[in-house]
Amino acid sequence: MSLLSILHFPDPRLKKIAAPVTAIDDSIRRLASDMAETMYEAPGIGLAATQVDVHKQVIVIDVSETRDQLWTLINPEILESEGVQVGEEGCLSVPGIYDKVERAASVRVRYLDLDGQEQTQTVDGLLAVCVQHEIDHLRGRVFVEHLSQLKQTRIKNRLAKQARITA
Ligand code: K2U
Ligand code: ZN
Repeated sequence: MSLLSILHFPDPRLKKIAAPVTAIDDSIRRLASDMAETMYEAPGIGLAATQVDVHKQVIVIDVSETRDQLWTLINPEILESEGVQVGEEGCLSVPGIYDKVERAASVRVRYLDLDGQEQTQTVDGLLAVCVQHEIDHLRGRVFVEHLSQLKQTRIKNRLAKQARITA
């Protein structure tokens, strides 16, 4: 198992579109395992392969308090979405930035599990937010892009200033 390094916004690699996984082999299972370890260590409640500079459609999620309910989704796609919810979001690729984002209240998601079996689940609440947040990453989209241009400019300037200070 290995910890993977997480790309930080506005790294252009975060805008790359992830390709579908064509074979769920040991390399994909190792990637998912390393992503989970990285997510738990961060700590976070989700992580997309895009964020660790692997442009394949793999996401891991665990929103449980006990941190023992890992959910791995391969080639996830949202079949249906319903309602609206607004929640505070952060992102491991945009450290220190939190803001409100509007998302669907519930989503029906189809995906492959690590055994290659097709699954379909309907989720709501924080799990629905996380699924949408992570699938955004696979589409090359970071949550700050849901915010106003003014907020995005301020965030980029703040992160650039932080990078200069820590360089
Ligand atoms: O994709 C990521 O960067 C992981 C996010 C996922 C996420 C953020 C907000 C709302 C739903 C999902 C991280 O887990 S950000 C850190 C975090 C940790 C606990 C609760 C909320 C955010
Ligand atoms: Zn994120």
